[in-house]
Amino acid sequence: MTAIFSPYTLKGVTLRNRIAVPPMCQYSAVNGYTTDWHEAHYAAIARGGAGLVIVEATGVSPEGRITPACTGLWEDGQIQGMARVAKAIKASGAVPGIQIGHAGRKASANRPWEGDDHIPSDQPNGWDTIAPSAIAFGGGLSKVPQAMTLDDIQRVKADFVAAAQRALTAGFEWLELHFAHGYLAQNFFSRVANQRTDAYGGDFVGRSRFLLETLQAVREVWPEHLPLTARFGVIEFDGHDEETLAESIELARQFKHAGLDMLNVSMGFSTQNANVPWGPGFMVPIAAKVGREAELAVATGWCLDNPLMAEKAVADKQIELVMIGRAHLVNPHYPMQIAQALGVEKPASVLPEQYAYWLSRYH
Ligand code: FMN
Repeated sequence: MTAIFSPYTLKGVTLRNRIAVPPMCQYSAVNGYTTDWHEAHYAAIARGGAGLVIVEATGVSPEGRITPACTGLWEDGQIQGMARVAKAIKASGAVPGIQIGHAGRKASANRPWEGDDHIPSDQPNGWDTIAPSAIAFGGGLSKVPQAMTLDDIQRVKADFVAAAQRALTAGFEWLELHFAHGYLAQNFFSRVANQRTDAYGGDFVGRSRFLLETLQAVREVWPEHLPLTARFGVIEFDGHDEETLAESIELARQFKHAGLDMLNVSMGFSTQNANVPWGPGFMVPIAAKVGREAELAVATGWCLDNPLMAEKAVADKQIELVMIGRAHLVNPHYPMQIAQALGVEKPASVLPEQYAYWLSRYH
């Protein structure tokens, strides 16, 4: 048996294999509500055979969406559509997960294929952004955010809790907090984006506070038997990597202590001055180090769709789950391709019977 097609149990949830589909925004929602696109898209991907399908970054509040076309779970009406998505994922034997987040100073942007830049606040579909400090990200995202008051911080934490409760009601069994990619939580941790002088900024303890408090508050409502995970950028590739990674590992230890079950290891994207060493599986050694030193289950992705490389990362126990994104957009049945490449007997068996039977029959 291959490592990647072995089941994986975290808390009370068992994945049929180690292939996870990471969150990928579809920019196809209306007022935060899912559309037919989401149901078709997630159903197709879940049929492909992955063990876990994580639904895209979903705003905990309207102003927390990346774009006006992002999904949300800030009101009860949004539960029904998400419940259909969760059900479609589960119907194919994958575990339905969801990422909830707040985009901070990167919010109020146009869809990527419509510019990826900020929509001015005076446009009907734009809004004012908030962040730890009144510092713009820069480039096309040049809008200066409002520095959050302590009341804002409490409100956003409460928004995370309420969105987590709605995700649970919708039927999701795996929750991922979006603490990565230069969005709100990542920016609290960033020495560059967070220039606060109160308890939520400054030293490591101050910059970690928002993330830890949010995690703790969500853990109180998210059932113990279901995995609570976070995607977090442990490194910025901005020249301060040793220091950032050391702090991130310490924070990962504290996450574990606060009840986190797994870290989806990613990059910070908090600064434009990053020099990311893109290449096949480049995040694997970093994720492995975080997992080892924080003694926490880890997953990672980014250019990790080479079947042999993905299999080795799991077999060598560097990571528990392999996040495979864009390859699933090319071919929603990508897990079968992995099975073929690894020489799995009857590779079509990773697909539903409706397909598998015929694909195994004529040779
Ligand atoms: N990452 C997130 O954490 N949340 C998102 O909502 C999200 N949306 C994405 C949307 C698209 C269309 C793509 C291509 C990527 C997105 N990402 C997001 C990053 C992916 O989760 C993943 O890390 C990235 O695609 C790299 O993995 P890959 O090389 O297997 O595609």
